[in-house]
Amino acid sequence: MRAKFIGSFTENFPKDEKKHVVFIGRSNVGKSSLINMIVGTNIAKVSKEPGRTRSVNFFLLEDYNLYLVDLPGYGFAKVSKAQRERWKKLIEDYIRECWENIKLVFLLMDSLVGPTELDFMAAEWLEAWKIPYLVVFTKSDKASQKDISLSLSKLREKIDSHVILTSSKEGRGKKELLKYVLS
Ligand SMILES: Nc1nc2c(ncn2[C@@H]2O[C@H](COP(=O)(O)OP(=O)(O)O)[C@@H](O)[C@H]2O)c(=O)[nH]1
Ligand SMILES: [Mg+2]
Repeated sequence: MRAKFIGSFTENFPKDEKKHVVFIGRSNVGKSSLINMIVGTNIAKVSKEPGRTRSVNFFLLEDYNLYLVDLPGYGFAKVSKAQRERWKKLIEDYIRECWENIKLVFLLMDSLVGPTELDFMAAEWLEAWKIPYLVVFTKSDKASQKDISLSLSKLREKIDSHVILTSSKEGRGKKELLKYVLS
């Protein structure tokens, strides 16, 4: 798939008619890896240390006229209150500026860890903004069938979104993700 890194933004996000497919989730949950799996090349930086992404990364899918948008991850314990406030403002600025362009948000959760309080908050937020979203479980290669069932039942206490099971390590779920990205 032809894809191009457009840039990292903290303001003045690209303003055009293209639709956005957005990736959000805890820091280290596997957002960049999933984008790489979808695109088929290592276009997004995968980091060893959590909490690296501090800006909103835009990738253009040239043949489909849409952006994949990688939002900075939340829930990284070692950040200061000021950094958390900056994160919140950045996400709010992005949503305020680009709301009309957002086609779909993938809300990523670790298959093994399951949904966290912050994930539920993110979901509530998306619902309040009336932004369509789907839950994606990542790193399924690290979780047993039993772990996955447990994570699913935790999720079902509050959210009844369809869940896409993925592993960027094994290439699992690529076809289904693409179906939603391109539909
Ligand atoms: N086992 C396994 N590890 C993964 C998978 N996806 C990502 N990782 C690892 O998780 C870490 C964080 O990945 P990254 O994509 O940078 O997460 P991000 O912070 O959400 O963008 C890296 O060490 C990845 O190699 C997966 O599907 N399986
Ligand atoms: Mg990342």
